[in-house]
Amino acid sequence: DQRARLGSCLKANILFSHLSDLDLAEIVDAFFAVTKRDGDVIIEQGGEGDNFYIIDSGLCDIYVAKGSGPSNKVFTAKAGGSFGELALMYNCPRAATVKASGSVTLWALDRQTFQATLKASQSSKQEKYSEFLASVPLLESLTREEVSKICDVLEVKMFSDGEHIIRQGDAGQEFYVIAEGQGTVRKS
Ligand code: 1OR
Repeated sequence: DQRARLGSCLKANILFSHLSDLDLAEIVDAFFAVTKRDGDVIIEQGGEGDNFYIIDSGLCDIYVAKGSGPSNKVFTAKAGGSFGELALMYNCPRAATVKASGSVTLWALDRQTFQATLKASQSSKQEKYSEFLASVPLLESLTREEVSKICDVLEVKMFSDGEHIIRQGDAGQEFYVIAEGQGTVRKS
């Protein structure tokens, strides 16, 4: 039951969604369970990255401090959500503090396994998308490194003829680049 739940969380996560079922089954077994109590600090901003986490149950509050200023709550992650990928992907200090809000059960994946798993799938993503992204006029001023970071989080979405991609007045959650086909823009 837990395996199936974790497997579907991974499939829904853009970092893992393009892994084969076989690779997914293998990586599911590498996760270990961690439980935290209300107020426990799971990740501390500025610290070194050890694990990547997926929330099995409960809520986690994410706080970011800018410079030496106070830390502000920026986000609450819920079951199925994940955090702790940035420090592992880019070998940098933790970008935020994450605390348990109530009791929390997490699935943790150690740094080495996380990096080994993502490396293969990312390099195929880089091959597929970096040249294409470099040709997008809006992204022309970005460095190669910045374009490669976008490649890491790029996700393919398909729309059928006549389907709405964005509606006027919606809150903006995503930025789109057309890979194939065409769209019409209307403004009322
Ligand atoms: P990490 O390895 O740096 C902290 O450890 C984690 O908090 C981080 O990976 C992300 O997974 C997660 N800024 C930085 N880290 C965030 C943010 C965030 N949201 C979640 N994390 N935000 C920007 C705030 C200026 C919030 C965006 C909604």
